[in-house]
Amino acid sequence: MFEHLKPQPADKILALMQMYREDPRDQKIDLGVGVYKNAEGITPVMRAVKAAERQVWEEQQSKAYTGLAGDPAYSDAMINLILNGAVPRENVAAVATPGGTGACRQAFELVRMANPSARIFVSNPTWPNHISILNYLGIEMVPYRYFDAETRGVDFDGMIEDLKQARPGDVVLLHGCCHNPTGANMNLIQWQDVVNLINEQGLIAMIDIAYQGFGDGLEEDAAATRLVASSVSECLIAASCSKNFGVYRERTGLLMAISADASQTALNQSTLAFLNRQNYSFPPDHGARVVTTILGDVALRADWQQELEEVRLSMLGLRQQLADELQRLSGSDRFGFIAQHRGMFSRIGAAPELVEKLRVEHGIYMVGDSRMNIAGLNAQTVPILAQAIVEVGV
Ligand code: PLP
Ligand code: TYF
Repeated sequence: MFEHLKPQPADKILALMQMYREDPRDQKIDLGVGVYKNAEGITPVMRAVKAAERQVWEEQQSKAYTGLAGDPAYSDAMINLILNGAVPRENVAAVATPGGTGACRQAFELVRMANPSARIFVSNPTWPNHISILNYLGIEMVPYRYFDAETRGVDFDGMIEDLKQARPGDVVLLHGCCHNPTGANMNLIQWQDVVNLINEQGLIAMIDIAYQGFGDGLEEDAAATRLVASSVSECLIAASCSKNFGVYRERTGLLMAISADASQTALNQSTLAFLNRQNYSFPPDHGARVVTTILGDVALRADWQQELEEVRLSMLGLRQQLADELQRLSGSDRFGFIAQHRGMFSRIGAAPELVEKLRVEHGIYMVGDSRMNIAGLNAQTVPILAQAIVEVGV
């Protein structure tokens, strides 16, 4: 049977990671995969995570199965972190998932189960895994305009125009903060307009929030998600702890299904648990337990928030430094958007040939659509990147 298998398209981001590893040059700069790196190029285990892991190791008496939804304390802690009371707890069904990817996958399956004719509207561009999983599940996808190639901001008029084409029951997938891959985000007034459109047209909101705390702050980054959750009749929220807790490989995520009608919650909850059972039965526990431990302990939580804030501010500092350097070298303000973007990524809007040139001639690795991971920079490499960007003629 294996002879019938066909090669599947590789993940371009992961392929780039491999190319970078194989490049023998010393001066190379990795701005590819979305993993936070400090000034030394290291992705550290966060202090609070280490401490919580020690605590779990010392206190855990059993590794018997949890439940299909994972540990309820994890769901409670995460619902609190993301929604902070924006929606009554009784309206929220939630399950732990293997990372934010697992949450997206389960959300898409839930949509297909509940409404097979629903289409999913995705931003153009969006995280490639959204597209790949939707294709794999055979769910119809409709791109909506999002990135304005001129301003490198959000093409809001285009977005609204495209979303107006959605039919009742269609799902609108939105990035809660720190849009991947562009770094361009809506302001809260624009979010309110999108919420109004969703309600007027009978659409379902789905939020993917993978970078809470990486943009404007923990609370600020959750504001749009809270606004949506508290203003629509039904929504899905896929969340990831990979980045903000730095627990990438532990596979720690959460899927919420929220209904304005609390009598729906029990059915939503059992359906989410059913989907977990069909796919992998019990979700991973270690990362979830570490996150629960941190969020439930005043001192650990404060230390985590402080370190997360250090991470956020370091990326903001790099953004500003790069924007300033580019302004100096190019003598123009056209790179100002880099300081306006939020999160790990900025799409600089370079043609694929220029992205290739940056890699071949300068050892600078960014994703083919010209997405760069700001955290791959440090104070020494910012001027090198700026020089190269101006030299290749972006
Ligand atoms: N959604 C978006 C937009 C992402 O960028 C990511 C990647 O970090 C994820 C979801 C899920 O990541 P993970 O499955 O590693 O938690
Ligand atoms: O966009 C990124 O770089 C991150 C990490 O298949 C990632 O979200 C990349 C590819 C992938 C899974 C995660």
